[in-house]
Order: sequence, then structure tokens, then C-alpha cells
Amino acid sequence: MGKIPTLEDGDVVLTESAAICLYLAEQFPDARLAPPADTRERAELYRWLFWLSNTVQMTQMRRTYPERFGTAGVEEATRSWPSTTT
Ligand SMILES: N[C@@H](CCC(=O)N[C@@H](CS)C(=O)NCC(=O)O)C(=O)O
Repeated sequence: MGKIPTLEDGDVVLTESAAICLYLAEQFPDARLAPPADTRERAELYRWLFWLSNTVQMTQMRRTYPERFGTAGVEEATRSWPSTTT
């Protein structure tokens, strides 16, 4: 089964959007896609990337495909999101 998104870069085949973002930032440092390593700003990048992939995506998947997951807890989880995401 195909997986979206998928990045192919030579021998590297990578899924997971957060991993792809970090990989691209490391491959193209001159583009300054990510703050420098070992900084508070870099930590914030990790925070939001993991929040998106661990919290938002899972809740959205449960909302989009309720037949796979059921709906228990979805409304409660969505209410806790910051207002900019609702
Ligand atoms: N955790 C993955 C989620 C990827 C994902 O859910 N992709 C969707 C399309 S945007 C998908 O493949 N949906 C089809 C399915 O789950 O069957 C990521 O961040 O890349």
C-alpha cells in the first residue's frame, strides 16, 4: 500500500511528514529550513512537529476514518486544541 507523503532521495525512501521535514532541513542547511541545532528555537520546531504528528494527525485520522477507530474521545481531544486549529 502506498503511503503519503513519501520522499525518495536516491537510496533513501522516507515516510512520515515530520521525518521528511527534518531530513530536508539537514540536507539543505543553506536554505535555513530549521533553526540551528541545540537552540530553544530548534526545540520549538521539534515540539510543533511532534504535536502535529502525534496529537493533531491522530485525532484527525479518527475523525476522518471513524470506521477504523470509533469516535470515543474525539470531541474531547479536539476541544483541547488551541483556537487557531479549530
Ligand atoms: N503520520 C503520517 C500520516 C500520513 C497520512 O495519514 N497520510 C494520509 C494522506 S495525507 C494517508 O495516507 N491516508 C490514507 C490512509 O490512511 O489510508 C505522516 O505524518 O506522514
